[in-house]
Parts: sequence; structure tokens; C-alpha cells
Amino acid sequence: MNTSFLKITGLCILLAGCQTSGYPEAKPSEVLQVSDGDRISIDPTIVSKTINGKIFKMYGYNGQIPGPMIKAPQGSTITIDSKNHIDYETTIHWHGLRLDDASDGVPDVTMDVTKPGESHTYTVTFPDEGIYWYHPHVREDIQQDMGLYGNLFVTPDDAREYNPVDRQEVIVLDDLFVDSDGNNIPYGEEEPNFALMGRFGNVMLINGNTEYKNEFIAGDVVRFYFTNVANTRTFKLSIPGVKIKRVGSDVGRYERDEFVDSITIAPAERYIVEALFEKAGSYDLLHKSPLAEFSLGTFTVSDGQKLATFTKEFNTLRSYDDVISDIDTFRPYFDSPIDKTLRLSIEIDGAMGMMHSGMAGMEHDESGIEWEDTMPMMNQMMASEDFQWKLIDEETGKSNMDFMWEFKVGDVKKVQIINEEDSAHPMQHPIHFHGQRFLVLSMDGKPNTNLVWKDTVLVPIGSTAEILFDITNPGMWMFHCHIAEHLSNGMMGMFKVLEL
Ligand SMILES: [Cu+2]
Repeated sequence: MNTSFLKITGLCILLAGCQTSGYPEAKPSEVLQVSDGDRISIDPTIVSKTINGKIFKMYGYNGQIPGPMIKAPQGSTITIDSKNHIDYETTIHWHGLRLDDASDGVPDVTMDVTKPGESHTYTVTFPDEGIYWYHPHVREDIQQDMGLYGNLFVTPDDAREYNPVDRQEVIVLDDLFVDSDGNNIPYGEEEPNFALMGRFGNVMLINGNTEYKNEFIAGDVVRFYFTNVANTRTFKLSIPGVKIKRVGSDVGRYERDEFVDSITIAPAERYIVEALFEKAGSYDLLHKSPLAEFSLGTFTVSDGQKLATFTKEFNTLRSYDDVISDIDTFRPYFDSPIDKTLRLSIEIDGAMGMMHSGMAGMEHDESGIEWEDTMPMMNQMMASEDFQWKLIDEETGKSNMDFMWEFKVGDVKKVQIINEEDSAHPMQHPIHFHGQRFLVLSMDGKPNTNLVWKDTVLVPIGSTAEILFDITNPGMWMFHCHIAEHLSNGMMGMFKVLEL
């Protein structure tokens, strides 16, 4: 019997070294082009996948990692049947879509979990253009980490809203945590392990694979759609030697294009970025943080004949009148008083707290982001019951599921999120609100002068974000930290939106 099998009593189902025979090899993601009224199936399935020479038992939607990319025209509605073929209860959350709450995929709120062998039908609407994604809303630390994620690509009504480009590439960023033999580190059985800081991986994945490669022709302009599906890792992306331009984020385009040196992308966030590969050569897609540098993949650019060149369009920084005029409606609210304040904090129990405080203070730099797990022993040792991650409502002093915000359709509300620096373990938190869209008006009092609609905001350690909600979608909605282990630890709350 191999040693990895011994380690995994009770959870053999998920780990390298377990029997994988009988599970089909995961296929790469395919594009599912849909039209209004279509009916499709997205089924979680068990697959096998080889990563760095080790065979893992993993999960994939429709046998694919990433799951199929559903490409839908803006304004369409489709029906999605989902039969659960995996060995866990699951649901599917359609992240970032302003859809009906009954199809939001949140168990115990608007639906029951889908048990193994059972099916559930979702009605999925695509009101806003941009890049979105879908994933389980049950034990994300395992199910999402093991391959259950896919993109939703909502194409705009007017294709001219984006510049012409030679290529469009969808890139899903992830990491996997393996031991020195390359075997997956076991997951917590009853509840997530590594719940203090989340599970930082040590193998970087793009679209589910190591050693991502792509080939372009010199002069190519490429539009990348990045999604971070990692449990906890924030990536800082760049392509040294290549000019990059930030065009969009979670819910479509910014007011204006901007040339940038890098893109910081937290779990669940998306960024739309264009790059001009001007000269032949080899270029790395880097994740470079103050603590470490990883090459995530390589672009090989060769000389070749091009019929058309989009260099001029790339070098022109556009502003988008449709985005600006949409946001104009909300500008009168930018200086209005704060409606709600949310504090991000943690409580650590007795002895663990003492031990932890002896080690704290070494985890982050001035960026306010824990880029790596710098205290893995502590992270592994502390069980979920030793501490509680908290979203605290300032008004009532209540936290997590003990309070419920109430809004009305048509409300425009300002929410301040304060990430306490002097808590027992300060850490950045990507906070995701379901079912609505918001603008990040300012960070630490510094106004954002180029806005984009978001569904997830990264609040660094010690920072205060001011966000403005466009409350349009009635129902029962969740908000939570998108670090998978923090969510499972209970860092979540609810808000109710009443019909007019
Ligand atoms: Cu968090």
C-alpha cells in the first residue's frame, strides 16, 4: 500500500495515490455557445488528471477542467440542468450575474443542496456583458480546488464596445498544494483545514495545467480574460517586455482604458487586459509578489505575415461613453453619507491566540496583502473552532449570520468596509456580494477616478473601502469573503432586497 493512501483515511476519494481507474481523463474546456431560450447541462463529474506526473482524482463540470465556457449574448436567459455525479453534496453559483435568487446556488438560503445522484435546474440570465464564472457553493475549499470552476462569457450587444484584436484568450488562475512527493495535501474532513489563512498552493495552474504555453505572431494584440479561482492566493500579474492595457474587470469595462505595469487579482475577481506582442521572442506571464516570483506560462512570439494590424487601436486609450453615462446616474450619490459599515475581523481563542500573537507581525508588507503562507505550521495547526472570522455590522455589533441588512429595489446605498489592522490576525479579504453590482468609490479615502462595476472587492489589511451599491435585484442574497476557507469558517452575511 502506498504511503499517500495511509494518510488519507476517510478522504481517499480526493487524493493522489488513490485508485483512479474508471475515471475518465479530464478534458480541456470547450466553448458552449448558447442563444436565448437554450437548455444545456452542466454536470459535476469525477475525473482523473495528471499534474506534474501524479494522477489525481479530481472533479470537472461535464468532464472538463476548467468546465465548459458558456458563451452567451447579453440579455439572454438559458436553462441549465445539473446532475450531481460527484461524491459530495453540491450546488452551482453563477458568480457575478444579476439573476433570480432561486438560481443563485446558495444552499439553505434559496435552495437545498443537490445530493449525489440528484439533479437541479437553474434559470440563468445574463443582463451584463463581461466575464463571469461558476463554481460550487458547498465546500469550495475542496470542490473548487479539485476542478469545479468554469467561465461565463457574456458578449456585449454591440461588439464595437471592445477594440478589434487578433486573439482572445481566457485564463483561469489557480494553485494546488502538494507535498514533496507531489501528492495533494489532504483536506479537512468535517471542515476545511488551513482555515486561518486559506490553502496556499505551491504549484501554479493555468486553465488547470502547469506549463501553460501559447503562440502569437509579432504585432498581435491579444485580449486576455483573467479569472482567479484559487482558494486564497492573490496574484500579481505582468508580462515583462510586453505593454499591457487594463480594459475591464468583474462586470464589463472601466470608464477608460489604462496602461498598467501589473494586475493584482484576488480570488473570484476578473480582469480584462489587452497586450501588444510587438516583437518576436519568448515572454513570461509572471506572478510576482514582494515575496516570490512564479512564471505561470510562456508566450512564444514569432515573426510572420499579418493581414491587418491593430497596433493603432491598441495604442489609443479609449473612454467608453456607455459605461460613463451609466455611472453618471450614480455620481450624485458619491458624496452621500455612509449607510452601512462592515468591519472585517477575527477572534482567536485563548491559548491558540497567545501562541499566534507570538508569531504574528511577519506576514505582510506595505501592500496589505499576505502573498504567501508565511506561517504554515500555525495555519495547519489551528482548527476552525479555535477562531472565528467575522463580518461585523457596526450599527448592531452583530456579526456574520446574526444580522440581516434590508434594502429596496431602486436603492443606491453606500457601504464602508473596514479591514481592521489591529485584529489578532489581520489579512486581506476579497468580499463578494451576490446578485447586485457596486462601484468601489474609494480606498483609504483616495477616490477612484476610473470606475468599473464590481461584484468582489479586495480590501487589504488596514484598508477602508467605500462602495456604492446599485440595488436592482430583489431576493435573499449572501455576501462573504471569497477565501474558500474563510467562507466555510463562517465569514458570511445576508441581505434582503424587497420588491418596490
Ligand atoms: Cu477572508
